Amino acid sequence: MTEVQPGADALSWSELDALAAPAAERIQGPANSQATLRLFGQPEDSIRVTLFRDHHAWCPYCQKVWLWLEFRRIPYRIRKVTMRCYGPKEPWFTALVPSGMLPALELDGRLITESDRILEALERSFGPVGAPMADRRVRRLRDLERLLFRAWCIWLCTPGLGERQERQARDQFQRVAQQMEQALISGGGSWLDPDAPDGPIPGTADLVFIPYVERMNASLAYFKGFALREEHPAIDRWLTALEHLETYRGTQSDVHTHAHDLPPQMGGCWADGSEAQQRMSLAVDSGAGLNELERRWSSSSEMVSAKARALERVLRHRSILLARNPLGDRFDQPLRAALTAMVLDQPVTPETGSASALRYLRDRISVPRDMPLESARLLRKCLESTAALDGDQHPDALPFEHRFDQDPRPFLTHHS
Ligand SMILES: N[C@@H](CCC(=O)N[C@@H](CS)C(=O)NCC(=O)O)C(=O)O
Repeated sequence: MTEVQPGADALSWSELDALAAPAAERIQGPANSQATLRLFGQPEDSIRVTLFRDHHAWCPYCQKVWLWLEFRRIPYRIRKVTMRCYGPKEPWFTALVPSGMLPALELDGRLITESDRILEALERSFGPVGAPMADRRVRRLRDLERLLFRAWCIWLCTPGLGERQERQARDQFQRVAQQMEQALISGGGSWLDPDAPDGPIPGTADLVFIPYVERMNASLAYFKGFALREEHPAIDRWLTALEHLETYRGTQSDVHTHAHDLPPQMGGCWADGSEAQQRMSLAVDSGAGLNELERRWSSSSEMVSAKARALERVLRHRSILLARNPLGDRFDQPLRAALTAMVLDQPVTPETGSASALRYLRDRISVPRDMPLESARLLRKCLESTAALDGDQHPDALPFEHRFDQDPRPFLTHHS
């Protein structure tokens, strides 16, 4: 067998095209963040619902409603809106919702805001997912979710905590996390849903917890070196059960995305500087990821198709990715080099002086907006390993107070 030397040629765009996955079926296929219409086998003229959610799928309250519609299989349209942290709000949306707050939902022509009011209205029209919002047991769980949320905010978002205060905030968080574990254990099944803890899908009580537990898992690893899934095995089992469901995976984000989308949304997230924290944040930022702390389930067939999907997603936006990159057109060969390395599983040397540009893209892959978690993990790793062949130049760190670098507008005009 001939040994492939670093410096093997990068494939051409048309060669790469031939290796990419076909575009996924967005309207009738599994849950995905690119769709603007979801039908679940129903005719388009049966649609009664429009969901207004954010372009990047960063908004946790939008994810809650999104999950509900997907699990309940209600046909709906999606209109995407910009969050203030990454760009100016669309005037057509503020004309509809003057506060600009997301999510919003139109049901039979009536506009509803506030995610809990939205879920209640959806339940009235279509029936609940598992035990309903007003069920006494679901109410108790919803209160518990808010307690967990507050304990997390205090720990993550209070600047300047000393060592003792960090410990207290962590203990307080863990006390509430144990209550969630207790609720899961006493239900005796996979879910919090009190009516069907053993059912094939989660209930509303679960959907209410998903967005922030996902964000807690990510942010506490990155900013506090805290492994939620190891510390709280019942929560780990619950997340794992969710990760077996294609519907949840279609909405699921990853640690890298949340580590950098939360600070501007939360008004700051503060690192404790511990050895574990530094190790985990470095693993996340370098693109290596946190393996089983991020997702505890993946099949080998998923890994194979993940590369082809990553390739398809990059190719779709290829011209705008070049135009937006600090290297401009000179990013063409380095990008092909990284993609070739990913699909052929061999190193390909990028042109000199491209390390920083490759890492610029590595830092900006957003999950699930751009591609699923596994695809993003593989692509980030290849961007990093290709960059490392050129050198250790890094782009500026991602901004902390805003994410205007993620303004969606240029990508919308180049939509294919
Ligand atoms: N209580 C509201 C909270 C919604 C909320 O805080 N939305 C944030 C995004 S997570 C928002 O739209 N902020 C304005 C913006 O970021 O543009 C709900 O449950 O719907």
